[in-house]
Amino acid sequence: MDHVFLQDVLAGLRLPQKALPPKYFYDQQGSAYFDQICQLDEYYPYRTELGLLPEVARELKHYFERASVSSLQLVEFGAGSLHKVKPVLEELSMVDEFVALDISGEHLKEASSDLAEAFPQLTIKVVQGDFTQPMQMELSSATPMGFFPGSTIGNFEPEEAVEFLCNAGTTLGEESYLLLGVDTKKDRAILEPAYNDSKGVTALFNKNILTRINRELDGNFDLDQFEHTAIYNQQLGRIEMHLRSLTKQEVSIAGERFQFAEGETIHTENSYKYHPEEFERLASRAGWSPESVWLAADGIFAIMLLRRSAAGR
Ligand code: AVJ
Repeated sequence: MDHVFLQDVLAGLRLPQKALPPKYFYDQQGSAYFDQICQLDEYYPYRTELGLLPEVARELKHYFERASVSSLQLVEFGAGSLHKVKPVLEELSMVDEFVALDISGEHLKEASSDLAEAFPQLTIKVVQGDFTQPMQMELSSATPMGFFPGSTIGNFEPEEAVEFLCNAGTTLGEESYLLLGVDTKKDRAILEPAYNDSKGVTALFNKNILTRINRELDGNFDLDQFEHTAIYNQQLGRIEMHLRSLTKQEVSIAGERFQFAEGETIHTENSYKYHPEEFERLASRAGWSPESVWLAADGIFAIMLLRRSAAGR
């Protein structure tokens, strides 16, 4: 039994508002569900960011040419399937080294050998570890540029996002850049369907965390007695996903029993949305200054280039 997983789950379910950390969504099945989410019509973030990246990368190339930066080391945080880095590498020819940082190494090794085939000139490194913490990374003579696509930063509380950005700065070093995807605040009529899709894939993704607890931590959740919910909390600027108990029930996990009232929820994920200027303020608190912002049509998604600056530190 994975004791860290167990302790996180027990601690979360002992809270007055029961909660589970969203990082546990991504076992093999959960990652497959997430890939399906990315193909849904309602889930605009994936395809919007992917569609914007070639243009961003072309402009980055000109930007770095003007700045006389001829060699870049691209460092992806939480690299999963490496879909997003490809359009960047295709355009940004001064990248000569790619470093993929991730917790789970397996999925990544396969994806990185595909990448090696597509980009034979590129030096590729896979570094396994908790990328939310400062990491020891060999910095080459190239200029480091972090890459954190997908608006994954939205899973952090805003204060944790500042901490993450500080740590990323420590990992990348003094003269560095960070390219990051940020989902923007918008009408709930667009936001909520993205997390409540008509095919029910997001519901399966959400409930998979219970399946995982049942299998790995000797739990006995009855999946039919919980329903998926996702609402936009406008005041806090975040999508909240929950699993709501349909009845009064008791669930046991590794021998510990938990009571659920009818209608009580487990809070499984936050996905924070930011106005671009709001995010810039957050980044500047972590020692990063905004260099450029690219907005997709109607401002539904933003990609930002940050530069590590002495001001604010
Ligand atoms: C991978 C965290 C960016 O918040 O949109 C998708 C996860 N959850 N559908 C997001 C997710 C439900 C996704 N991130």
